[in-house]
Formats: sequence, C-alpha cells, structure tokens
Amino acid sequence: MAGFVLKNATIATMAGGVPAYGLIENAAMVAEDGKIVWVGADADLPAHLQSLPQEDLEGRLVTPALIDCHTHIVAGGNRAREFEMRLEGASYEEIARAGGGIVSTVRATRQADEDTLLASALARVDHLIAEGVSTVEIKSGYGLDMETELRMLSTARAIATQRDIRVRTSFLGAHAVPAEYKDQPDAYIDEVCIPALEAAHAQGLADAVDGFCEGIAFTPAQIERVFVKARALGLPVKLHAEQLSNLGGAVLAARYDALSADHLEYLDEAGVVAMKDAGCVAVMLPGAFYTLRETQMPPIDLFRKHHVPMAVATDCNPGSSPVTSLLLSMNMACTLFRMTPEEALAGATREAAWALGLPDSGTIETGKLAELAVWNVAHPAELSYRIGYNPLARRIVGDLS
Ligand code: DI6
Ligand code: FE
Repeated sequence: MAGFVLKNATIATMAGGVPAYGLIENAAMVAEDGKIVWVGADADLPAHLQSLPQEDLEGRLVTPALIDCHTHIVAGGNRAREFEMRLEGASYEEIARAGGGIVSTVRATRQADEDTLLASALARVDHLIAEGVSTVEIKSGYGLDMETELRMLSTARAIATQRDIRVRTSFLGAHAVPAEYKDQPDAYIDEVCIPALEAAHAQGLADAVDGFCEGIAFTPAQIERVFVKARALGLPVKLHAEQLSNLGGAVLAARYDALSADHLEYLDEAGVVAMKDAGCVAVMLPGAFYTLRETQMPPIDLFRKHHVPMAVATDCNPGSSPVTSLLLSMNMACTLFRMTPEEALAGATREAAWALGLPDSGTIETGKLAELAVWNVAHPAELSYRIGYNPLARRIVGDLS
C-alpha cells in the first residue's frame, strides 16, 4: 500500500486535551501503509516525506472517520404503521399486545432470508458511509432463536465483504423474551440464549456480548448468567442499561469490565462512579430518547464530573430509533442532552472507538489507522450544528482512492 500527504487542511485530531478538538490550522498529515505516520503544521512537513503523492485540501476540515458504536442495522421489516398508530393515540403497550412492537420485528426477521436482510441493511449502511462512517457495530437480537440469531450475525459479517466498512458484531440474544417463551425468561436464557452464544462464538460471529436489562426484558441476575458465559468464552460485554428505569444494570456491567453501558437515562451517581472505576464508556443514544419522547435526561453532568467518556451512536433500529444519520445523532446529543459539539464529535470518534475496544481508531495521531473524513466546513462545530445536511467531501480509509 502506498503513502500520501494531505496538506493545506484544518485537522481536528480529537486527541483530547487542549486545544479544543485537537485543532491544527494550516496542517498536514502523512499516511503510509494504512497508518498515520506524521501530523503537524504544513510548514513543518519533513523533507523525506515530501516525495509522496500530495493532495491540497484547500483549507477543508479533516477529522477521524466517524464510528457508529451501537446499531441494530440488520433487521427485517419496518414499523412505520406502528408509528401511525401511536400518532392516532395507541400506546406502546396496546401495540405490543396486538402483536406489534419488538415481536413484529422478530417475526419479520425470522421470515427474511440472508439476502433480504443484507439488502435492507446495506441501504442503511450506505447512508452511514456517505456521512464518513468507517466502522459500524451491529447487534443480533431480533431472531431470539438459534438459527435467526446466527443469520443476523452472518449478515452483519457479510456487510464488510460488500462495502468498505469495518463491522464489529455484538450477540444480543438477551434482547427480549420471544412469544414461545412467554413468562419463562430463565428457560429462554438457558435453552436458547446461551447455546446460541456458544454457537456464535464457535463460528467466529461474535466480537462482543450485549443484553437488555430492563423490566420489559431481563433482570440483572438473568443478564449476569449471560455475562458469565461471555467471560468464559473470552468475549467482552456491553449492556443496554437504565433506559427506562434503574435496575443497577450499569453497576453489573462495570463488575464485568464492560466496554460500554448504553442509554443510561435513569442512571444514578453510584452507577456513574462504578462505570468510571471500570473504564466503561457511556454510550448516548439521543435518537431513541427523541423517538420515545423521553423526558428523563442521561446524567451528562455526572459523566463530566467523574470523567466517564461519552460516546454518541444512532441506535439504528426499526422501533425506538429509525435513524441512519450519525451527524443527526450528534446534533440531537447537543440539542437534547446539552453535550457540546466537541463532546459530540469525540463521542462519534475517539470515545466510540473505546466503546468497541478499538484503540487504533478514533483519533488522528501517529501510529493510528488512516481512517479519515474530509468535510466541506471550516470549523468542526458545524458538524453538530447543521440539521439534515451532509457536508462530507470524501472518506479516506487506508489509502487515497
Ligand atoms: N432498547 C431499545 O430502545 C430498543 N432495544 C433496546 O434494547 C427497542 C427495539 C425495538 O423496539 O425494536
Ligand atoms: Fe439498542
């Protein structure tokens, strides 16, 4: 693989600390063999690197490529009709009782073959790529039987063969209790979830293990059984926690050294401290907050006070967050959660990389992977400021092309 120089750029390295955004004006950077080998002022570009192919960016902004660290982008069907029903006055519970809600996505996903799942997921993934996303996390959890959970994960893996994007998979068998195990969540965990996790691991389909710890899903004790198995298999864990109530999910996740705990609207300070001590990233999902018209804010000030890193992701799913724009999610993180534009961009780059256990990604620093987004904007705050506007000039992954 060749090398290249980008010059006459504004580079937001997102390396942390000062200056804000790690901003370097009149900047250049050099990549070789897919890695960043030099970043600094144009004027300081070393002579021995000047023979590489150069591109003049005419002052454009360069950031790390974006990372969407929480999606359910592989799923069958859609729930637009339920959206209409809710606007006509039906409650989420009424819709669920009438066979809608998450159960309807499970039904549609079980009925879809891999080609169908792949085609619908690629259409959504293409939206992310067009916004400069280089890495997407994708969960199972709409199969809730062995065969469909594995099909979801192999579809997720297939995405990386069809597009120039890195995929990290999370096994989410503990997402909901399927109809055939109604009122028997423990039997579901023992008879389906754990055997499916073992099979996913044996087939190399799971990079991490997730769960949904909530009154409408699984208790901490049930989730812990899944985490014990994950640990035995050597897989890292993460958790949907404190989205609708505080069951102590984040504390549980921290005890298992989770990469992240996600949602967290109902988290308290003890949970924040536990996350800090465990190095657990807080993943903010403002698309779900918006769609569900939630009013309880995640404890942003406590995350700041205790220095818990905050990531931002789309939570792209057919029910609670039909969002395929990470830029819009960054805007919502600012407007709805009062995160700063710098926190939002860090959340979709550096902190998202940590939430996926990818220390080689997420910032523009020597030694990191050359995964870059070039934008037609002058200042990085514009990325979170605009609504429904995509200023991407180009995405660079590995090499110029
Ligand atoms: N939290 C959510 O908001 C979604 N899953 C989860 O664990 C809901 C998924 C759906 O309604 O399809
Ligand atoms: Fe989710």
